[in-house]
Amino acid sequence: MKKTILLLLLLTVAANAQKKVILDTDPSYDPDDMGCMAMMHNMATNGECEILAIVNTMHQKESPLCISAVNYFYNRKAIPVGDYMGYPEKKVAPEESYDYHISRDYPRYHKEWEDISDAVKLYREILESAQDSSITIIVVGTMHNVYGLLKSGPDEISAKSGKQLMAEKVALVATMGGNFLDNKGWDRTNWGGSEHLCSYTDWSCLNEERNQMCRYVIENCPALFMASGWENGNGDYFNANNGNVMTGQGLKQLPEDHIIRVGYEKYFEYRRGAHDISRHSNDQCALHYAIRGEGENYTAFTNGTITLTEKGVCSWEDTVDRKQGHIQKKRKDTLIAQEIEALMLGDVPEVDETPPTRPQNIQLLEKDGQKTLVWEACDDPDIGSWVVAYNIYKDGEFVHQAYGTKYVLGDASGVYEIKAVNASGTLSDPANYPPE
Ligand SMILES: [Ca+2]
Ligand SMILES: [Ca+2]
Repeated sequence: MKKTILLLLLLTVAANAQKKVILDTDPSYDPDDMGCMAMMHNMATNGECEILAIVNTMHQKESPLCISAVNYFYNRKAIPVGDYMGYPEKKVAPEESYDYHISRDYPRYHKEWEDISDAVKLYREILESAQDSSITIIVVGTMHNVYGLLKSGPDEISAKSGKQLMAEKVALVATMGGNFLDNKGWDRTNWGGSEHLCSYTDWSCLNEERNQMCRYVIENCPALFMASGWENGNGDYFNANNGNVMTGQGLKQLPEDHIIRVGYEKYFEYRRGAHDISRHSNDQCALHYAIRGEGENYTAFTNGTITLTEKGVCSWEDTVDRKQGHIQKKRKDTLIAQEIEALMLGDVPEVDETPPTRPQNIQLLEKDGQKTLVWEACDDPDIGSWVVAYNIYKDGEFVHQAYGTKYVLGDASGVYEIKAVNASGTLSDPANYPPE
């Protein structure tokens, strides 16, 4: 009986091909970003998604290091981690933000902030080698990185602009932001907040830079852009206790040193105390929809236009289709919360020690005097495992880690070896160029 259920589960998973996701997040204060990472790792273990990269938009050095620690905890230490490089300076996290503690108390693969990738370059490299319409971007931080990607021009990574790469390779940008109650509302979120809310609460007061970047992304994103407004994780503009999807308390079932539980407890330790760690689930609703679709939980309103004003008022209308839309919850908050919280729990998978497939069909391309090695994408046959990078060696020495299936050579002499790297960091057998 159990075998039949397992088989059915696997068939269902195979029918909904694994989504290839990039999470764009800001783990620092609000723990729902930790909740998202937990959900995504558990959904990857179920075979629902492959995590190609996680990038940060928070201005603290500890935030991307916290991401690296979470990946390490879930035995997927090799997932690339990127950071927004456009801040004038990166700050050190204050003690009351959980990334301060997670980055100090847990092991990780990226030892220093300097080991973290430039998020825009990472996006460009992954998209350049991706299949058409294969990528889902989930933004539960601010729009800094996606803005940077859209603004990026051709470079050594790709001859295409960021906008072209997004048009070809990205199927969906799903984001937490805005407020679409009755199709119109004041933004109090990642999108920059609203001027109208400045007198109500400090943190949702208008942030002009975020608002400007977000408006640019909304106006220029060539891929389907779907928002999960404040009203999904929470109830309405002002009454945060009305219609909340509350999750987190279930993490108390996990071991005391579980990284996600500790993230939530550290957040509340500096606020109301760590005994009650339930929190509204704004970010999780966006991720839930991005990976699972509408299901029983959400209704998607698509084929319309989102407008965000410079004062932070947003609205949606269906008269002109600009490939934009938003979701609304259609089930009781408690039922959505149960499903989200179940996805935040789950066993940590073992390190996947069986290697991914070996790179095939390596070729040397030459164009305008530039030599580039290209090869076919590899995969890892195990459920819950996938390829995240390729290590390049020249004459036996490691020279580069690529996040796509190409490598630009400085000098084509010598013998090259390429090994695929799975999420756990296990290497494939090498493939050589020139072939043996
Ligand atoms: Ca967030
Ligand atoms: Ca494997």
